[in-house]
Amino acid sequence: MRTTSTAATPPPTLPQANDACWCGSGRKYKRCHKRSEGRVLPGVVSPMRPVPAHIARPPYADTGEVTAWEESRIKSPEIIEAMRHAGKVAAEILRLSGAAVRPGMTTDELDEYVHSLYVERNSYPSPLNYHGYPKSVCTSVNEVICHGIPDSRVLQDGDIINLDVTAFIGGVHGDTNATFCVGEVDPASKKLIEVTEECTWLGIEAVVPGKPLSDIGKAIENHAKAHNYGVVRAFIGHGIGQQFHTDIQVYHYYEPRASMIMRPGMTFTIEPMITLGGWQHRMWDDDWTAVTADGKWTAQYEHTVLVTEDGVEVLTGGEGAVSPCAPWNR
Ligand code: EYF
Ligand code: CO
Ligand code: CO
Repeated sequence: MRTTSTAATPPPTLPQANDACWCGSGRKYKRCHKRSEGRVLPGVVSPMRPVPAHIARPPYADTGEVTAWEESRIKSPEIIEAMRHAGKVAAEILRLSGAAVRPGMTTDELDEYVHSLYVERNSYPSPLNYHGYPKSVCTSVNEVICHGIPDSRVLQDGDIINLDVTAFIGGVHGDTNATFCVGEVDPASKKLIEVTEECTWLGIEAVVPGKPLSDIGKAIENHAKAHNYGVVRAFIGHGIGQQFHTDIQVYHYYEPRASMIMRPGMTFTIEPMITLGGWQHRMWDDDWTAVTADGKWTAQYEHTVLVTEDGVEVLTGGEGAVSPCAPWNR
């Protein structure tokens, strides 16, 4: 369990980097509080929310233990139909969750709302108890790259927040995320969010049957580099279906070894994490929360896609999805 920070409040005028820290530790400011000022700090995590018994649960829901089984990479028409529905449900939950984001609310309050949206739609929140993850949605704020745990932290005017929603319904998962502004956000962060969504759609447009998966990362990396942004390397897109994660690996940078050929019927996510700085990450002590090593802010978008006979179908797309850059909104 994490606890709220007990740090003293910094003074209105901060010291120079080499001066003594304001907290009285006797250490230089740059080696003491300068490192954490302005950064997201862990808050208190509330107990797991229950899911009513009438909602069908994935195998890990009760134990938190994930046991992988062999699942065909090429989905049957019945599974594809079920995934279209799960994708639509996830997309709708994401859109409504994003619309609820306000300065002054906690990420735990957001989790409570998102949890109720899953339950109203008779879907199970896939993140809940997945490998023991304690909440129904990931809330990743500012320099948090992914897997941020909803807690007692209050959203500040000017923050950016990624909400990652995955719904389990009809025996399959639909996984999607987007980055939202909290109140008024500075132009550089807005641009980051916009370019990250463009990267995601360029990755989606690189989904072509007969081509290697590496084409996706190439398209994403080229666009990010053109804007001088970093592409996080530690977290990748994944196969998805009856299991939340299957063995297909989708790199968001050019990885020549990603030579698997895209075939009609394959389903996977594309979920690039783009930064205003470097690609390197660090983990918080909770071992869930990934942050940028340099503290620079980061944004992400995600869609679940199906490789078709002649291109791609975005299972978490369509009119109800949050997607200013999507073909149907251009
Ligand atoms: C074991 C988790 C496990 N993992 C992946 C578990 O694909 C995802 N988002 O697009 C995704 C979402 C979640 C997830 C939510 C919880 N987990 C997280 C971090 C570490 C870890 O180690
Ligand atoms: Co996701
Ligand atoms: Co995912």
